[in-house]
Amino acid sequence: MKQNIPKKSNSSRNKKVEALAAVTPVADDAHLTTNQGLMINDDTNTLKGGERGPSLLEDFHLREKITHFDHERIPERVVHARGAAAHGFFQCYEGNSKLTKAGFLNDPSRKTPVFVRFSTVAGSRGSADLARDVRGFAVKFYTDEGIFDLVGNNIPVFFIQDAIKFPDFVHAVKPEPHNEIPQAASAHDTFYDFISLAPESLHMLMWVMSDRAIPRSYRMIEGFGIHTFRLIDAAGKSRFVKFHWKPLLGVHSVAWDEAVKISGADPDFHRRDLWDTIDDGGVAEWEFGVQVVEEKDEHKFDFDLLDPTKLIPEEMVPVQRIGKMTLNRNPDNFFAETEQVAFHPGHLVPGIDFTNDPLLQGRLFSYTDTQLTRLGGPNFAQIPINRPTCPMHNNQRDGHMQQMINPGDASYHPNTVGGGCPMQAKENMGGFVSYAENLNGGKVRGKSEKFFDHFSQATLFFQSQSAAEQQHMVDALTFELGFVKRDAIVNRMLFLLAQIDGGLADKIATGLGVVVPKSIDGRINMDVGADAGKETETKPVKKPAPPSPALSMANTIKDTIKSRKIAFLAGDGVDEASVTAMKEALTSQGAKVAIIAPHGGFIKGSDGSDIAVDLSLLNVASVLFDAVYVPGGAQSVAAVQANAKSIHFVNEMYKHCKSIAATGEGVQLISASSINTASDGKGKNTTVDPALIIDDKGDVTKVSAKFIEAIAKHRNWDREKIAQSTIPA
Ligand code: HDE
Repeated sequence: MKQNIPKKSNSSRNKKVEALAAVTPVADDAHLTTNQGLMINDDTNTLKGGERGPSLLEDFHLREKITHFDHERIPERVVHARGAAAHGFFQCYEGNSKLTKAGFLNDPSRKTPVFVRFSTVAGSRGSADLARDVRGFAVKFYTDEGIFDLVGNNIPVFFIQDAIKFPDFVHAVKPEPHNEIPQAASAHDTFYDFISLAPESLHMLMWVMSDRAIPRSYRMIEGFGIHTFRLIDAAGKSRFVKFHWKPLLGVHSVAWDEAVKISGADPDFHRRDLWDTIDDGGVAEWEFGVQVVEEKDEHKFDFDLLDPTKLIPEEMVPVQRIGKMTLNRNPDNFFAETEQVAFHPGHLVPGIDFTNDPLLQGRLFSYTDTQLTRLGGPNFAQIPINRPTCPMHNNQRDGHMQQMINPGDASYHPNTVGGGCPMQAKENMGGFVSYAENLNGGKVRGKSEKFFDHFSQATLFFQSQSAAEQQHMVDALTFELGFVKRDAIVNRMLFLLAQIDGGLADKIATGLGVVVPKSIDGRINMDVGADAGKETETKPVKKPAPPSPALSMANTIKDTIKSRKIAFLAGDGVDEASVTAMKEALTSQGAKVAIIAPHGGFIKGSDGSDIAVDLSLLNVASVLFDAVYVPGGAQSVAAVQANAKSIHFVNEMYKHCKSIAATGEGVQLISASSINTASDGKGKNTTVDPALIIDDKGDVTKVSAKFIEAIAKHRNWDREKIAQSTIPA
């Protein structure tokens, strides 16, 4: 019996992690035993008083097995409960001693092992991956100087400025407490009640209502450390830094209608995507970037660097790419690794330090505290996935589930009984020394003046989006506010949205069938605590900031079809040569092809060959693919077309703005659908659709080149202008 055997890893440092995160070995001739090692002969029948008699209390095997089962669940994370993770490594491109003394950022030959957990925030562990939500992006670096956790999100700003508001914010976005509805959704009264009373949240709301909140894949999201941190060099000089992760595949999202359908067709869509990619031998890659601000420039911005609701536009301070992270190994056990991993923004290494961002400061307490409940006590750092790979010694002892057997009679410092060990590191040996920032000021519950501009960057974000992205935001907000039952909340939201962009608010109001209020009844001024008056001084945007192209996904990388999933709709009699040629063209560029047919097993090619079917039409949904190709072969097309799902499949592909190609008789399937084939550029229609490539002459080489180009562009959003009402998908 073979199981739980970890895959070989290329990196010796990864092996180090494997060794610590020890996979329980199962010998080839292993037998079942109790937890005490007693061999078990019968694991299927309870011990009974007679074959039809009652179960006996003395059946210790039954009791042990069921008792353990009864306690298998631990509390899920209060936020970020649903996640997926992978192992990998990080390597810097060159030394960065001018910026930081952190060892892992200075030695390009060093591969630092990482474990990365992606997550949604609001939903429970069993919720769907494609909920409109922020994505957590938490990286654990197992460096030679200790663990560094970069616990970030895929959005560069946060909803609130101060940690003390976090429980309120989370209570507002989570399902409402009286009926636990809605699951993993922000479209409800309590969320917008909070947002409309806390205008600092509007910038992040803009991001969450954009397509960033419905990613195509975890492999295609950006990551941000959000808070301003410090980098400290060997001379002790500090610089401010914002951390970034830039995906090598670009930043891509799905359409909202698609997200809704994916949630039904495959609630594990993101989790599966990451797992399958790595299982197939692929990788997920990001470049690590830093935006560095010299201490002397701390106050040169219109916003406060300590305010986590603000970003530094990349056009103002460019992102320097200093390294690359590669995820290449799936966890061996979801619970042991992905569920039990414990991140903490306070896990730092020498060369990196905090700032006084009041949101970050509150997090420093919370992440240990939460593990005490979630992981059952103070020894969670001893769980294999949480252990550092460098030596670790201290005098912490005992507690629930202590795993270490610490020998000796000295468990205190300083001591002579234990030869002084473990001893403090000498200054020249490294170790963590907090940056000696000057502190002054009286005790105060408040914040700096610059924290009160809640609108400029919300406007900057909205106005930096492409027309299609802006339309998606209008749709998202109209959709969400359409679920809010209390008119007063909708009015407050529209009033605030009008401060961001008048056109945005007007369009949403039109969609909702209401008007944007010119003033509101003052409720924003209420219920927001000590700084109520100040909080709602809605300072109009001074002058619109120039748009920041880096904020728009329209400007992301669009030159690769690597790992994209392409559906081929085929049946018996399919033109085998077209299938082979198109498949070769796509897979040579790294795409994945799936043959979808009216039945499973094999289909017969026109040349009599057997072509393996990957999925039957019954088992698929168009939303699980990036593009579709319909090859020729009269018999094949007739068979595919006879199944109504094929028409729905291509219609939906069109509606979601994906690339569609057809050659030979395959064109007939497109003609039978609701797609306006005139837009392929050959008809009289002047609107040419570059993502609709049909050629009844069957020239696969020409078609495949255009098809690849169109898939790399991700979507032809222009189609939305004409398609929405005409395609019955
Ligand atoms: Fe978290 N957050 N958070 N958070 N957070 C948790 O820690 C918390 C915040 C983030 O994959 C919890 O171990 C407070 C910002 C990620 O395991 C908890 C505040 C950012 C993850 C917690 C914040 C994050 C968490 C729940 C305001 C982006 C998932 C379980 C002061 C920079 C990590 C856990 C994983 C998880 C508290 C704000 C990111 C309760 C109090 C801002 C990615 O400790």
